Order: sequence, then structure tokens, then C-alpha cells
Amino acid sequence: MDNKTIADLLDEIADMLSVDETPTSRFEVRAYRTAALTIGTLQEPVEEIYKKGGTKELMELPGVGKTIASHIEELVKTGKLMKYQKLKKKFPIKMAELTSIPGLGAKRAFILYKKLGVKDIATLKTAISKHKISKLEGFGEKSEEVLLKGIEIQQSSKGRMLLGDALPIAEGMIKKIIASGLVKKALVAGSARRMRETVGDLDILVIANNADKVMEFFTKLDNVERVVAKGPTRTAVWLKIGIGCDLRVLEPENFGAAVQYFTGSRDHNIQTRKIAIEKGYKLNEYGLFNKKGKNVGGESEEKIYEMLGLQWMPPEMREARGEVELAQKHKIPKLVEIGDIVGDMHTHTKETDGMNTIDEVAESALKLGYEYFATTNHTKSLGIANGMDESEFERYFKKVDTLNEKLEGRIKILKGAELDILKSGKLDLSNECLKKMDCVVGAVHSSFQMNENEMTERVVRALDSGLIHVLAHPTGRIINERVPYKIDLEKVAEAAERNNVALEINAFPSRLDLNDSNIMLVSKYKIMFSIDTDAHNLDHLKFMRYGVGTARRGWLTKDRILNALPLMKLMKKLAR
Ligand code: DGT
Ligand code: CA
Ligand code: CA
Repeated sequence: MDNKTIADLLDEIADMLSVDETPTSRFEVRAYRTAALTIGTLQEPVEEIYKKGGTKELMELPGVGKTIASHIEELVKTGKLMKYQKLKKKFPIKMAELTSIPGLGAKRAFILYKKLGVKDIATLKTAISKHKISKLEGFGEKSEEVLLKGIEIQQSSKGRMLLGDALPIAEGMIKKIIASGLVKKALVAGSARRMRETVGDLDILVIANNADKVMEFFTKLDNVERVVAKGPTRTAVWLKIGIGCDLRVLEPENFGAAVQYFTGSRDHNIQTRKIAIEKGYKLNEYGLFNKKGKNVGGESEEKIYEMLGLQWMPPEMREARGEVELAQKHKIPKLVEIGDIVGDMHTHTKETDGMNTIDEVAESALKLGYEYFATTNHTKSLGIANGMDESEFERYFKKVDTLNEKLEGRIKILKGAELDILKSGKLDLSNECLKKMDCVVGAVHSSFQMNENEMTERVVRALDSGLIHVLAHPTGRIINERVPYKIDLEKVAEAAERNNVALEINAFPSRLDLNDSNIMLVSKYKIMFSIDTDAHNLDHLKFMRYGVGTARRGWLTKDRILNALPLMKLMKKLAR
């Protein structure tokens, strides 16, 4: 059973517990949520962890105690979980389906079930169309509008999976295919190679002598649920995580053409095909053919672009947003790379809603080869995350000072906070306290419903305090869950420029905020971007690559990235 399925199940248990009439402690609900977050974002399959080291090894995972570990054991062994099934009898509703609608939480879903018999999206739609919900206590007319909009978002995102869920699975499969010795080359093409934030299906390409054998091996991989279609050189399967995956077996002389074609995007391909025609060639997924029908460049993607007079373009740029014109002029920028990143400006610890101690985070950051990272716990207004007040920060920073001394400069921990920007635009900690910090990451966590003017003014006012270094997740969106709040990003970028504030590219797979098009919108301002993981446990520190992918999709170069600066330069930049 894969991580996502287990995490979703635990989350659903938390949902059901939170609305159950027999009192359960908030602590229990939180325990399930915490475990779901850990497992849902873990890059290694928990099933394998269990098989290697049993429940003991599972309990090493942050937020996984005895109960959850035994649940995982039960799931791996039997494919079922008694606790879940018992609760499910009480709540015969499609909780996951209903709560996947932005604006609908478990509690309200349950009320809708009790009062109106709403069980799933279909029955919810009926209830809305009959205006039954507006009459319910605590709902009101506007809630029908919000729910309808939510259903719309939910339906339009249907079937697209987060890159952070899909890519590790694809890479795991590629690893096994390569290890089988049956292929000469293998790679993931498609939207996953372009690092799009969500992926519709996975496209794997290989070179092999024996297509049958590879396809046979492929269909027997652990992740495969069933075979959807099988041809002489192509096999389509459905993966257990709930996404389709195609395998195409190619000859060496076609491989480059297939890589170019299946990497896409479609619109990029249309442009490159047109250029091929203008130059007297024909370009398709089999090769680059001259007038005589000879394949003159199909073996490598590089060769194809070269023959077309185009500089090679990073896959992240291939969205027909002007990259082909740049490639014609050989002006493709050198984009930021994961290796350029030397720190992380946004991380959490146990003191608030993180899972690990600062010592553990420091150790992991060291292993990643970082020069520095900022520890940025939540501030007091954010009660649900256990936000800290001034004196708690003071005490915490003493601990950080001691640890910094112990580390003897091998890595520098910057003292910071993820500071709530209050509704008024005021800051959640005293100026005096903030001035002592190295890195203040400002963030909006409340009153998302403000209109665009109000929200923009709120954030601009906060940036104008001169005390913020990084503006975290500037639009607040959660992919497939929460729409961005309304905000004028250009005005925010102006304020950021004026106050020397970096805008964040939050690398958390469900955030990726700013996204690629927002980055392009504001990169004309003289501002820097900070690519941060927002890590709540050690595994999350590895999310950096999704942020870098997003930065690359926004065409950013290394010199625009705050946490690509070496420590000395960074400290100068942060000095206020
Ligand atoms: P996805 O799967 O929706 O996340 O996005 P992609 O980009 O992976 O799209 P997919 O899997 O449908 O097809 C893979 C690539 O194949 C796509 O990026 C470009 C190429 N391709 C697919 N259909 C067409 C087409 O009709 N015309 C052209 N020129 N290329 C296509
Ligand atoms: Ca695809
Ligand atoms: Ca495909």
C-alpha cells in the first residue's frame, strides 16, 4: 500500500474523529493528522520501512507512535483497517470526495449529512440547487455560492496529481527498470520532466532490444495496479497511487525524437515543428526527416534542436512562452540549479508545529551541504500552530545561540520567525523583538476573504514596516484545495523592491507559491526570490527541488535567488 493511500486514510480518520459524537480528544485528532502529513510527504515507502524494521522502525518516523505504527502494520498485512471501517459505518458518506471541495471541511460535511442527507458531490449539488443549504443554521446564502465555486475547482483539477506525489514514484520505477538491465536508457518525459506543478499522467521512455521483456517487467512493478493497454512498443498502466503511466520502448535512432516530442509541451512542439517545416524538415515523435525521408537527427534531443538552429532549452521552459524565440537568438538564460542552493530560509521545529528539534534540523541541513538555514517558527496569533510570543522567542534563540557555538561555523542557523501579518497589516510581534532576528518571514494566515484592495494594502503595509526579509507563500493557494486570495502582486512586488524584501517560492509540493506565471509577472521588478521548503519535518527539506523547478519554470537565474547567496553576502543583504 502506497504512502498516499495510507495518508489519505489517516486523514479521513482524523476528519471522522473530529465530528464524532462520542468525545475524542483533540489530541487524538491531531495525532492522526500529524501522522498523515508525515507519511503523505515521506519520500520512502512506509511499507518498505515496515518490511525492513517492523513497527519499531515505523515509530522512528516523526509523529508516528505505537497506535499509528500498528495501524500501518494492519494495513500492510491485511489491506484493511478495523478502526477505519468502524468509523465508516457511522459516517456512510464520501468524506474524501466532499472534503476535497475547497471551502468544505469535515465538520460541515457531517452537518450536511445529518440535516440533508448529503453523501457525495452529486447529492450536494442537488441540495444546493434546491437552496436547502442557505436555510441551515450557520451556513447562509453565500455558502451556496462558495460551495458551487468549490465544486467547480474540484472538478477542474480532477485527475491531476501533485508533482511531489507523482515524480518520486516515477523515479523509483525508472531506477528499477534501469537496474533490470533490460534497457540502455530510461527517462520520465512529459509534464513531470517539465516540472509542472501537477501531472496528468506519467510518460516513461526507454531504449531496449527486447520490447516484450521490458514491458513484461514494467507491468509487474509493485506500483502497478492494472494494465490498461498493451501494444508492440507501448504499454499503458494504471498505478496504485491513482495515476496513469505510459511506457514506450524505442530504438536508439528514434529516442531523441521521442524525448523531444513527449517532453512537450504540446504548444512548444507545435512551434518547433513549424520551424522544422520552414527549414525543409519534418519533425515528429520518430525523428527529424529531410526531404528524402532520411532521419537526420532523431537519436538525440540536442541534435534535433541543433539542426533546427535552436539552442537547447531546459524542459521547464518549454511552454511556448517565448523560449523558442530566445533559442533562435541563442539567448536562453542559465537557469538556477538545485546545486546553487546553499540554504533554506523557512523551516519549523517542535517549538511550534514542526516535528523535529532544531538540532535535528541542523544536522539534516548540514547533510544537504547547506551553509545556513533560518529557523522560522510561527508567531503568537497562530494558535492552532502553537505560535510563540516574544519571551518564547527570546528563550528559543538562546538555545539557537548555544547550538550555533557548538556547530563552530560548519553551518549557520539564522534566527527568525514566520511572522503573522495581521488583518490590519500590523505585525504579530513587537518591533524590538523582530529587530533582533536575522530573517523575518512574513506571512498571511487569516482573513483570506478580504477584497483585493484590502489584502494588497495589508501586505504592503507590513512590508513597509521595513522589518520583513521574505514574504512567504505570497498568494496563499493550496493546489487542488484552496484558491489564492485576491492580491495585486505587482503592487506587492513594488513594495518588496522598495523595502528589499524577497518574495518566496514556497517549495512545498501542495503550495509552489509563487507559481511560474506569478514569478514571470513580478520578475521585472528588482527583487530577489527565496526558494524555501517550509519544512515541518526533516524529510520536507528535500522538497527544495520542486521550488527550484518552479523557479526555472519562471526563468529565474541564480543571481535572483536569495538562498543561492553565500553566507557573507546573504548577511549583508539581510542587514537592516
Ligand atoms: P499531462 O500529462 O497532462 O500532465 O501533460 P503532458 O505534457 O505530459 O501531456 P501528455 O501526457 O498528454 O503528452 C505528453 C507530450 O506529448 C506532450 O507534452 C506533448 C506531446 N503531445 C501529446 N499530444 C500532442 C499533440 O496533439 N500534438 C503535439 N504536437 N504534441 C503532443
Ligand atoms: Ca503526461
Ligand atoms: Ca501521456
